[in-house]
Amino acid sequence: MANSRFEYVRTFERENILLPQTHIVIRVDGRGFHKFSDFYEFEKPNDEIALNVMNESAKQLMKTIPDIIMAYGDSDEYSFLLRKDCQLFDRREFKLITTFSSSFSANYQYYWNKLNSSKPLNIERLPTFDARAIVYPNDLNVIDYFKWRQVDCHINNLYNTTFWNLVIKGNMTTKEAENKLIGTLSSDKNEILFKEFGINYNDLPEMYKKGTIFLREYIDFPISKYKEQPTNECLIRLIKRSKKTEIKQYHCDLIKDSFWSDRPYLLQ
Ligand code: DGT
Ligand code: MG
Ligand code: MG
Ligand code: MG
Ligand code: MG
Repeated sequence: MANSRFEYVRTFERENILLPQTHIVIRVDGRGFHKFSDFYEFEKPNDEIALNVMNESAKQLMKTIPDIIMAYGDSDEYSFLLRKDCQLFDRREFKLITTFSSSFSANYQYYWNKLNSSKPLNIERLPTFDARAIVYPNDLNVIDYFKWRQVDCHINNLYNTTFWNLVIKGNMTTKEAENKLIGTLSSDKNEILFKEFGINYNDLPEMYKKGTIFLREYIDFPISKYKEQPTNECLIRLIKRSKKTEIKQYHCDLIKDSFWSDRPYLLQ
C-alpha cells in the first residue's frame, strides 16, 4: 500500500495476541435466541431442525478451519477447541472472533434456508452470533470447560423438558409451572416426568440430553496399542504418522475420563 500522510491513523489500531502455547476455545452464541425461537415458533423444549441447523453450521466451520480439533454445542451455542499450536491469524483475537461469529452466522442462514425452508427468514429477525475467545493454560481446564458446558446442557434440558410438559400436557400456566419447579432437585423433576407424564428421562434423544460433539479424529490412530497414555514424544510421532482425519459426530458423555484418555490427540 502506498504511503500517504494519512497513514498515521493506523497507529491507533489495537491488537490482542492470544497467549502462545495455550488452548484456545471460541464460543459462539445466538443473539436474542429467546425471542428468535419464539418468532420462528421453535418446538419446545427442543426443535430438532433448529438444532440440526446449529450442528451443520458448526461442522461446516470445522471443514473450513482445520485448526478446529473439537466442537461442542447445545441450544444456541457452540464451543470450538483449536489446536494448542494453532497459528491461525497469528492468534490475533479480534480477527479470530469476528471470523468465527460472521462465518457461523453465514453458515446458519445457509443451513436454515436448506433445512427449514417452510419458515423463510424475515429481514427484521435474522440470526446472528457473538463470539468470545478464552485461553486455558492446561489440559484440565479445557476438559473442565467442556464438562461445564455438557452439565449445563443437561440441567437446562431436564428443567425445560419438565417445564414444557407441565405447560403443554399438564395445562399449567407458565407461572404455575415455574412455581412448581422452584427448589426442585433433578430427582424431583425425573419423578414429575415419570409419574405425571409417563416419560422416562433416560429414554429421551441423546442429542437433547448430551448436546452434540464433533471431533476431528485420526482414522488410523493406533491408540488401542497403548495400554497407558503414550508419552508426549510418542504422541507427536503418532500424530505426524497418522494423516487421515475425519470429522465425526457424537452425542456421548464427555464427563467420563475415558472420553479424553481414548483421544489424547485432542489436547496435543
Ligand atoms: P443472548 O445470548 O444474551 O443474546 O440472549 P438469548 O436470548 O440468546 O439467551 P441464551 O443464549 O442464554 O438462551 C438461548 C435461548 O434460545 C433460550 O431462551 C432458549 C432458546 N432456544 C435454543 N434452542 C431452542 C430450542 O431448540 N427450542 C426452543 N423452544 N428454544 C430454544
Ligand atoms: Mg447468553
Ligand atoms: Mg443466545
Ligand atoms: Mg445461549
Ligand atoms: Mg482487507
